[in-house]
Amino acid sequence: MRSFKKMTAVVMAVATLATSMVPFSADALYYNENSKFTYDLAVESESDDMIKVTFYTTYNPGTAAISMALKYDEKNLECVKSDMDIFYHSETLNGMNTNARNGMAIAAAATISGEDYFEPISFSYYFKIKDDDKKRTYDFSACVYQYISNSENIRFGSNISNVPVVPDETTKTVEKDIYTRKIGDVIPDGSINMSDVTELLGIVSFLNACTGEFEYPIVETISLNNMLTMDRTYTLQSGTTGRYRDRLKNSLYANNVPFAEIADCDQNGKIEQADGQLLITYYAQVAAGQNPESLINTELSKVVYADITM
Ligand SMILES: [Ca+2]
Ligand SMILES: [Ca+2]
Repeated sequence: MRSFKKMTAVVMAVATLATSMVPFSADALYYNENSKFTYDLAVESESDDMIKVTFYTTYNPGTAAISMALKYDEKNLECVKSDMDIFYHSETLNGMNTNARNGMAIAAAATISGEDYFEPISFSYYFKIKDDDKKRTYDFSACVYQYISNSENIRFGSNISNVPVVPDETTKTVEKDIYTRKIGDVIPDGSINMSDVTELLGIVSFLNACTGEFEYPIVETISLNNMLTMDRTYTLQSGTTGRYRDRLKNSLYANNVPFAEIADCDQNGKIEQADGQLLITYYAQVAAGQNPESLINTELSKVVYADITM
């Protein structure tokens, strides 16, 4: 009896990014060209009508305090919440808020110790789209207007009201689009075969060998997508380092959009050995002429507010 039915494809509107796969040149500080501090913006879809914009450092030479302003389109977007990475949050006195009238979101933080903080820093803002019917583009721009670095011996700025014009150091123009991949087609060629299995097992080994502190375990697709979005560096137990983007550029992307979810064959949010087992079982069943009931080989779509400026 052939009663196998394919599960329906899952359409997701989840966190994704919208950055170029090729590491882009990050912006340096407008107010002091001698500083090595660099940062960028990432734009992701939090849901179908919500955009998450993240300011993140691409190089932090050590900072005791920074304040950042993010300009947004207040006519079409409403800023509904904000957060910052938990490690930075725990080391600093900080505040984030928005002023709907001038379309400006502010994040300010200073280390409790007064000493420099050397880890990556990120702030995120969530914007609800007021009118979701129309296809629009949205512009975001950010600048660092206050900065104290002991290690660089650089300080500037004091108060946002003292900054006459906030320059547009970084601008992202984003547009909504839908990206689709097939679950389990890890090497994207439209078919499931042994190269997908070996690639997936390699990714599982790689993730299990990654060291360091993560906000969420690195095997979680949300965490891995974040690493790809922010172009983070990994360190393996062996001491080898590299960039997540370089390691995964041929597998976990749809165009330029990170798509770790397609390696999660059971869609439980994690990329694990069990997903490799499901994939090889599926491959063997199909090779034997069966039509297995599985999420594998079904399409997975993400609604993404993609960066169209790259
Ligand atoms: Ca394939
Ligand atoms: Ca899984």
